[in-house]
Amino acid sequence: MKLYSYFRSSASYRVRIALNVKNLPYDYVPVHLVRDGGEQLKPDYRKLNVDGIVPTFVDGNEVMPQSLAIIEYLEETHPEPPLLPRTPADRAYVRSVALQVACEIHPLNNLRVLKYLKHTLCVDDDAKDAWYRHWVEAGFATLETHLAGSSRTGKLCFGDTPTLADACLIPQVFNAQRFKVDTGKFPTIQRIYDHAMQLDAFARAAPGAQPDAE
Ligand SMILES: N[C@@H](CCC(=O)N[C@@H](CS)C(=O)NCC(=O)O)C(=O)O
Repeated sequence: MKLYSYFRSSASYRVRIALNVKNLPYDYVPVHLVRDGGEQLKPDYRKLNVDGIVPTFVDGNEVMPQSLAIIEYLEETHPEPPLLPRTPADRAYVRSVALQVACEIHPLNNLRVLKYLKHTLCVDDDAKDAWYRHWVEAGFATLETHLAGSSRTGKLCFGDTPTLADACLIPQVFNAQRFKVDTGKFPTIQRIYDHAMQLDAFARAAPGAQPDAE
């Protein structure tokens, strides 16, 4: 198995967490998102990933984009330990937390969106950073309300064992801190992040632990 990844990419980080939780060995193939205009946009990489984004996952002859589809594939091909709970309602809950990050927060703050704001709409750096913080804080406020008010929340998003929800939330918190969002304003999210970072599967997936870390 092979993962095309960039150390700071939060979508790649989600898949790294899932692979580590499931103890699956894989080859790490770095794709630098900034150097030389972005290696993700080069024709060779786009043969693997038409959209020109990371991650891309390869398992034998199968080549797949989209972090959540990859994680669901891993869940189906390597069910233990599970990243989704047993009952349909619990699974829907875990997926809803994951999608709150992956659909409501992350796409608004992706590199290509920030580049468009800056280079096409000529927004200055302060306004671009304000855009980033606005959407992350709005999304985290919603998540904080859900997580703080749910009896399903434990040391992690769903009880005390890692799920798809944590695989999405933890990278987004890392990313938010990099852009100077005060994540302490969201105490349940902060507590879950602090706990997750003590777990080996999450620590090994962290940007600083990757072969391409700068
Ligand atoms: N929905 C996609 C998002 C992937 C994505 O946006 N990746 C970012 C890094 S986190 C990327 O490659 N950005 C490159 C760019 O914007 O040029 C997934 O979950 O895999």
